[in-house]
Amino acid sequence: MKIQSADVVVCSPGRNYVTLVLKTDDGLVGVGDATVNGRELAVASYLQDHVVPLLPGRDAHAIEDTWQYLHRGAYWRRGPITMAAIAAVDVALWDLKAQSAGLPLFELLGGRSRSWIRAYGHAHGRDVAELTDSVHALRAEGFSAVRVQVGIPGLSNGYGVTVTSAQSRYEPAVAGDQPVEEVWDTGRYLRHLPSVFEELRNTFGPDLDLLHDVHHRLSPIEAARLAKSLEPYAPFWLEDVTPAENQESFRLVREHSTVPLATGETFNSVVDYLRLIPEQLIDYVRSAVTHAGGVTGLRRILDFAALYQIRSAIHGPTDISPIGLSAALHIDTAHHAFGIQEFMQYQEPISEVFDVDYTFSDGVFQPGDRPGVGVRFDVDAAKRFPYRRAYLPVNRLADGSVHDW
Ligand code: KDG
Ligand code: MG
Repeated sequence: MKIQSADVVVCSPGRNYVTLVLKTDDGLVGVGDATVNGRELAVASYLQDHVVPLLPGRDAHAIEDTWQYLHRGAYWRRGPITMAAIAAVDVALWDLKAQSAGLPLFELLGGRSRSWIRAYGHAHGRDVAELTDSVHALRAEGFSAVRVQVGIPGLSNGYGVTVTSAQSRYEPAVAGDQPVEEVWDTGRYLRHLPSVFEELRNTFGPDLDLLHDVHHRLSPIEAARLAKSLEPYAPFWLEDVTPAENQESFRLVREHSTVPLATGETFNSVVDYLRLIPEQLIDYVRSAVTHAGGVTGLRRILDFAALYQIRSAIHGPTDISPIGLSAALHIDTAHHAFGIQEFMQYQEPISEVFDVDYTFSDGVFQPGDRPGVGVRFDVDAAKRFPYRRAYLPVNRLADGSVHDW
């Protein structure tokens, strides 16, 4: 089975996605996701200008060799753009191999390890009353674990929270020529959050798993203070409590609290975890199939994490396309180190372009049984939704200085 053609498609059915379509000489079509939120055209160019010319004629079964060829062979290893491009090729090749075997991808990854995949949803509110309604709505959909993000009194906008009540779902990337600017105040946040968790625990009791994403905004000692203050409410985890470049900082948080810690959505290689995993400074690895070198790259991370009883929580926001999410679900089904899967829930018209076979109900996913990754990408439909420039927000403190978003 040889690769005959490779095409890169950028489309925007609700938000931007970069998709790689590989065709083989025996008529199979494999697809991969290469979306990097707010930098979509950079990865499209990396693929189109530097990777696509290398693919026709290659053995489509030689996944590991192609992965190493694009990784070691480029000399410039790692980085979000490179690894998203490699991920798209890798997932498309796994899709082709599984289709040629006539099996859903998880069967090639070791087969089924569990009966279902538990997912957490995104709840948000500009205040606690709105957040409580949002949690109730997710509970009604069957979620047993919810990520809770809330507006902070005195701040007009914030991470994970809609700006107006008219928006039913939060979507960070906003179409336009300039990024939206947000204002952040760490003191207000640290003072407000414990009362929010207290109220949620009083309303929903001990059984609902509550997750929270700090989104890289705290210093190590601020993160330790937050973890300590939320400990009485037993969060399932705190995510990205501090920027992860300084990995030693997680030790300081650990010294003050037993709240589980999750990180890794901005990582793109197992190398990024060389300290965090063996020193057991985290409890969940959050890398995405799309950003960490595909199925091949993510399995390296999960195999390493499993040695230390660290579990998976594969990144699943709307900026991972249904192809990236479906590939994650196949890994979740097969890998022993599964912890939980993120599901942010897409908005229409996405299903006009991506036809999926996985299902979600009662808070859990099932992978589909179509041979391959299980997502059909409609190239003609994609043309109806051209790329729209969009950026993630930029965050500033009150004095105007740029803060981590
Ligand atoms: O592109 C950035 C988003 O994927 C990110 O803000 C979502 O933090 C996120 C999460 O946990 O899903
Ligand atoms: Mg996050």
